Amino acid sequence: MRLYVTPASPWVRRVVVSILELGIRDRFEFVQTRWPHAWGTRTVVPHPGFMAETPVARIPALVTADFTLADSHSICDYLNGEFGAFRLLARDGAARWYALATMSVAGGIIEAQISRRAELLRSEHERSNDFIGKMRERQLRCFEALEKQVAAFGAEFDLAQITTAVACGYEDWRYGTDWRAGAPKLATWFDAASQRPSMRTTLPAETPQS
Ligand SMILES: N[C@@H](CCC(=O)N[C@@H](CS)C(=O)NCC(=O)O)C(=O)O
Repeated sequence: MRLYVTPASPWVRRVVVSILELGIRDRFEFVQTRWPHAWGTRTVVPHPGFMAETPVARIPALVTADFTLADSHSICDYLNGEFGAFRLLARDGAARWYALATMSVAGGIIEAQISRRAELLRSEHERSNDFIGKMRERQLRCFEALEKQVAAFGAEFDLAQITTAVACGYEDWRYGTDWRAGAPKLATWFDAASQRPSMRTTLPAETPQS
């Protein structure tokens, strides 16, 4: 199976950490993509053949022998059900809904992080500082909400924890450590989670532009 990736994308990292946690790395070919900064406002071609495989033209995208999954949610669902025996996310019941509740907040952070990034890539004249401020406020508010949930995190590094750790990691890397003041317990949890091999080998780095 082919997985389109970049080292900067938190959505990609969420999938790759899941793959590493499940111990199924050898089943995937990781295809690196390139994203000129124009991606924030224009259609770019990050890899030859990419657009033909996914009309959404975003990463991650997983191409299997039978179908293409064009976002991290469907890919993680596939990994969890096909290869994970539902270890990353309960198939049903209360455990599933609590995990989804955490994940929806952590995912809200990642969406805001990426929207803010795209806005920051616009020229100073085009950029909306109000929009950037709104995304930043959402990020900080959601980190404070996760601070209240971290005590209930279980022993398993499941998809809710993976998504949370990826959001924390991207924030540290791209926007700095302001979030830590409002979420000290979450920051301590994240520092420990960062020591896992799956997190250490997927540290964010700038995506090649050309
Ligand atoms: N909801 C999607 C979001 C994917 C996404 O926004 N990917 C970004 C990279 S982090 C992307 O490919 N952006 C390029 C674009 O929007 O043109 C997911 O879960 O995979």
